[in-house]
Amino acid sequence: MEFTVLTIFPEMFPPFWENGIIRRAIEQGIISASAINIRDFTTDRHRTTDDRPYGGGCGMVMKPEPLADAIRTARANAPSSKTVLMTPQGRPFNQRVAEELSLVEGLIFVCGRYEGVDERICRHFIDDEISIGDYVLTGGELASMIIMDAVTRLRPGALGGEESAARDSFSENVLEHAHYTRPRNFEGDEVPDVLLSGNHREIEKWRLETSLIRTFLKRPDLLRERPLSPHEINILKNWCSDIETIIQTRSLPDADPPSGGQ
Ligand code: 4GX
Repeated sequence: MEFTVLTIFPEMFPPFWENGIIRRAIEQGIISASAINIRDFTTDRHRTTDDRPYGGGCGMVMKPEPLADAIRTARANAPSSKTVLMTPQGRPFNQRVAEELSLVEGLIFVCGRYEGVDERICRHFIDDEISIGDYVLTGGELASMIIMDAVTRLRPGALGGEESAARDSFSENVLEHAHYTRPRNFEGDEVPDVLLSGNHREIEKWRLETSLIRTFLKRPDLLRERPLSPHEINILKNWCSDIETIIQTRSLPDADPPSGGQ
């Protein structure tokens, strides 16, 4: 997949492309990435990319001509790409949109600065408008990086080895279970016994329980979008009855003793 970014700040991108999974994906040919400076498509002495808004008011608007020429150049280099404008008015970005975008051959990101881009660019040159959230950035550059990041890790081979994008938080509208690594006792806080039991059925059961319960507590909106299996409903019911026991006896019920293993 080919990423092309149109920006007046191309220097922001190499530091992002030169690290971690993104860097490895580029080295392996899973993605390629380049930035085009919109200023290179200006024709005036001052290389102007913005102008005052028709109708008056504060703030500046990105001029259409340099942007249009930058988009044409990007499309000539990557003809089957989709051109995406980063804007708070776009459709909200989430894992579903990331999965959808990960299927196209190329993405051209138009990163606006100032108050926005001339409406005729949106009308004639943009295939999709995406927002990364309901807050206002100073430009679309960071928003495009977030999309490149989330999309890259979905491309086959990008997460080497046993890592899998299929099992992440959100891919099934449920948050991930808690993770622990050594030491077993960290500043007095112990790793749950079940994880040291070696009983893989019990460990899977514990992980599903903690996933469901933390989704229920932290992000109930996600559970509403997800059908619960009878087994999962049972897990939540047992959790409710544990809480009732706590309320009635004013003490915690016994944890399941770890079976097998050490
Ligand atoms: N998710 N911004 C874009 C300038 C702008 C405004 C309108 C085109 C149309 C943002 C976001 C975001 C700030 C990037 C305004 N360009 N982008 N910029 N939230 O806040 O994506």
